Amino acid sequence: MLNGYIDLRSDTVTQPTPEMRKAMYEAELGDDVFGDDPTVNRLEELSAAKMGKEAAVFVASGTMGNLTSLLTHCGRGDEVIVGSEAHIFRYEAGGSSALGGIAQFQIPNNADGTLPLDKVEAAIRGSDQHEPRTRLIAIENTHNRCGGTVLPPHYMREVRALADRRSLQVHLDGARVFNAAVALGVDVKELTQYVDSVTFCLSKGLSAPVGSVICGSKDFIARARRIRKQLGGGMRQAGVLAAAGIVALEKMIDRLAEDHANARRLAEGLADMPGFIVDLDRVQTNILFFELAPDVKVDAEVVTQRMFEQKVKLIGPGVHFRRFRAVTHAWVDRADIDHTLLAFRNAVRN
Ligand code: TLP
Repeated sequence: MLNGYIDLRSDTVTQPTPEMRKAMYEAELGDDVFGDDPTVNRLEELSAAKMGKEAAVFVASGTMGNLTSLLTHCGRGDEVIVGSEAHIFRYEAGGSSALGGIAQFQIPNNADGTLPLDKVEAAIRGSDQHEPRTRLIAIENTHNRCGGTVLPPHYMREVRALADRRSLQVHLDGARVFNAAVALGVDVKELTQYVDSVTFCLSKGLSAPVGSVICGSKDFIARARRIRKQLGGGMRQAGVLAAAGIVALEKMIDRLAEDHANARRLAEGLADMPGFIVDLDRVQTNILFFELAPDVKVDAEVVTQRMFEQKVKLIGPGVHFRRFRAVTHAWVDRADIDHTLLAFRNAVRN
């Protein structure tokens, strides 16, 4: 419950915990553009160690992390191979094309969030002067639009092998990569060992108020730092934010399993209820998608409104759609899920 509402719009709505607020208040600060902020430095070291990379750089958001990474990997006229459902392609305002002149070759994602590797291979350009130069493969784990699905380590390994064979780099949009690791029961390095760069978010399920971190080799991060500066992302006394990020990494990862259990409970409850269609196989972490069954005559916008009146916030799917997304997080507990199920039962009454 957050401000009297069960907010299932996103895990981005999470707020800093009391421990984070205390850490923010007490954070030792310096000017981070001079490399002087000890708290930012600690967050970056901790992040790099967790991801098994040489270095890290703190950025303002997941979008900025992906953009900075793409601009670091690719020059103007280079191409990134990306999924048709990828956040980078769908929801980042075309940033890498607008600001970096980077072309995006979209490959339709499989339902589980993977990219069909034969199609990836076929998309890699040759040396013909007519074509852009393929530089990078970008993958997403967990995969948001595919339902918070988990890309398993063996798939990541196959992507790496293909990239090595064709001299490409691999970037991971790991906004929720800790959700993937927790769902698999593996150390996150099992996943990140296969990529050259990863962006992960502190401000989603991990509950920090602001921030993401890019991790990679020393050389990559040095170049990314310059790009971050170009984008206006040099943040000075950013230790007030990094302090919350450190608590997020130290205290908030293991509890993601609770969010997964709550998403599962919600999905199973909806699957048992007349009026809803849910693919339970796709509910693997804290995100679930579901649809109104054809016999439900109530408009999806009306369902959203009726849920709001019962203190549950959802993103309205828009007039032409009947597909909803719900995201669980630290501010939604088991009792909230039970209330939400009751509210849904009322909301679809014709
Ligand atoms: N996703 C948000 C919205 O932008 C859709 C959400 O509510 O899920 N990568 C992935 C996989 C993401 O899901 C998001 C945020 C980002 C990157 C961008 O992160 P921010 O919002 O910090 O720029």
